[in-house]
Amino acid sequence: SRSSLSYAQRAEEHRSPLVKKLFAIAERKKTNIVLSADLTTTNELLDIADRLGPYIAVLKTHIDIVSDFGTSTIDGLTQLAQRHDFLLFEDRKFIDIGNTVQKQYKGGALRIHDWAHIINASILAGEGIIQALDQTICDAGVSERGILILAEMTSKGSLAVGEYTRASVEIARKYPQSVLGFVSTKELSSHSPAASPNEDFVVFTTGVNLSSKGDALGQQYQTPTMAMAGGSDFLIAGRGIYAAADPVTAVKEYQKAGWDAYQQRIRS
Ligand code: BMP
Repeated sequence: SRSSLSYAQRAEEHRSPLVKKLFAIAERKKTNIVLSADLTTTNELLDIADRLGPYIAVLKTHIDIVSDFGTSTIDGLTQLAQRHDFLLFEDRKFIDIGNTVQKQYKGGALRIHDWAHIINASILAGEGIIQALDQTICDAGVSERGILILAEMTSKGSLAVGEYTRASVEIARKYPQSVLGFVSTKELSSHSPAASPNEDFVVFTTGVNLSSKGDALGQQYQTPTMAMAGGSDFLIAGRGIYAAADPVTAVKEYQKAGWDAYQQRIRS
């Protein structure tokens, strides 16, 4: 099955240039860690991206929490992504009607399409949102842009379950040009009947922490080992890394835990 293949094997067979690049980065740097860099000033964000960049495959931002956001934020992130060989994922969680999300993605104050390789969206509003984002990506003719559908959430009482999650997979299948996969707690597509044999969605998993089970506001964590065993491909960790006493030591621990669990999976 897909989860017993290496990133290198999957890179070779994948049709998306962006996924090929993502898997190639993972192999080169021996990391499946996505740093959720939820820092609130440009200096703090760029500083953590520079120090932890060598150990991660992707840097995930919430760019709208950066209080002094500006051109230097985007230029800085773009330069660091090149220097340290990682991709940029803006965790914007688009959720509106198609016409609105096109404007939020392509222009606006944040210019997300200009700099973020990966974005995510929810299907609460129906298929039109994915159609709209797909159209923007295809029309721009830039190959290194892709969407993850937010098919589940890690917070307590999340309503993104069952039929909603199944519908996320069905919609993803209709937009192979732009939808790379999912943000979910586990691999989803093999549980669904219509899977075609060469389908290969990438699974990003949030709520990953080595030492905590959750927070006071409903967040729920699993460990890197649990997430990889569930078919995740990339592990998203925030406070477990950037809020540690020594973030560099912490990111190396997450990198090792994630990579060991990956190797175990492809060997079994
Ligand atoms: P932390 O590891 O510090 O709990 O951060 C988790 C990050 O992942 C946050 O940026 C949050 O917005 C995001 N996230 C999540 O925690 N659960 C989800 O279901 C989806 C998310 O994007």
